[in-house]
Amino acid sequence: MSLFRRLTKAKEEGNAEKKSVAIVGLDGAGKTTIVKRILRSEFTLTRPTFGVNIEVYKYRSLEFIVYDLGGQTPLRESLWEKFITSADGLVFVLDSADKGRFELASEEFNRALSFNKTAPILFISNKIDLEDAASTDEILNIIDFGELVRLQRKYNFTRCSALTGAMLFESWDWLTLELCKDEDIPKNIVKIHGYYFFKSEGMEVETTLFGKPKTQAKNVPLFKKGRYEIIKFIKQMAGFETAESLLQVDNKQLVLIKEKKNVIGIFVGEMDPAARAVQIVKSLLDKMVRSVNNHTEVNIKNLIEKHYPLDYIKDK
Ligand SMILES: Nc1nc2c(ncn2[C@@H]2O[C@H](COP(=O)(O)OP(=O)(O)OP(=O)(O)O)[C@@H](O)[C@H]2O)c(=O)[nH]1
Ligand SMILES: [Mg+2]
Repeated sequence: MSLFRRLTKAKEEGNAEKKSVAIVGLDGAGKTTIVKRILRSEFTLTRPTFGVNIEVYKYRSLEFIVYDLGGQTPLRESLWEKFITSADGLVFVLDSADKGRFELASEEFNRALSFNKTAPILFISNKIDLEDAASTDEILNIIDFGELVRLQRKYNFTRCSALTGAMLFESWDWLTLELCKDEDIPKNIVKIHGYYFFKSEGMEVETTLFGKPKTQAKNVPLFKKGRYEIIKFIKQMAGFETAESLLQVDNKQLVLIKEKKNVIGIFVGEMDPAARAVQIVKSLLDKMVRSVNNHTEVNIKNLIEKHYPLDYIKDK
């Protein structure tokens, strides 16, 4: 997986503690697409799930098993209860453009909640890239999050797109971090090994590898692969104003974000929290745009060194 892939697919490795996540929602909501996007870091074409897909990923010292359940009626009736009851985390996916079935989706969401009274809940309103996707208000009219507040349930509501990746990694990170809460593991620092700064039409502006010459030399082949991936991302996302991706490149994660005319990618450690990396890239993009507007000369390296002194691999 990404962040979750950083969430790299788990290696078969001893006694890591296991957490389980059940992902449910009506058929066609985009569950399998989301799981593939997060775990395989690319948009893949899927088929309806006739049962359950199982994926595994690792975060720090924890291993996650994701049960991606089919959403068609017979599967909702036969499979959901068993998997939801035993899940540590619950994800509900709504197709935000399928307004004709909002009522049914709401009923199924409530039924899913009735099977598990403690798991944190990530509610994903998917497909926001579609023109007729419902607004937050429209969704809040149908889904009663007030009830979750009354029950003191941990939940997160996100609008996202499995197609562009927008907001997907952050929300999945929220769930992972919720499930890691009681674990004594560092969550808020990443180690940036290098970055790429491209214009969204494909022009390379600036790229840098951090660290001592020896560390840099070791990362050069990876960095080349990353450059290939960023160019691929730029081509794939040409039609979108904003897009996000999280890729596994050998033993590193590459977080890519496009905002209008700029694309920034940063390389971070395999097990580092992607949400933090995403946050850094977004703030770099924001600062770049501001400095251009103010006609100030600034490069990404300076911005990282100034604003994220703990988050990059130092020379000494
Ligand atoms: N435009 C758009 N299409 C999406 C998005 N996410 C998924 N899709 C499409 O929606 C369709 C259904 O996606 P799946 O991931 O198979 O849906 P599912 O929820 O797993 O469905 P079941 O397995 O039948 O329960 C596919 O054609 C996907 O390509 C998105 O964010 N935007
Ligand atoms: Mg599916």
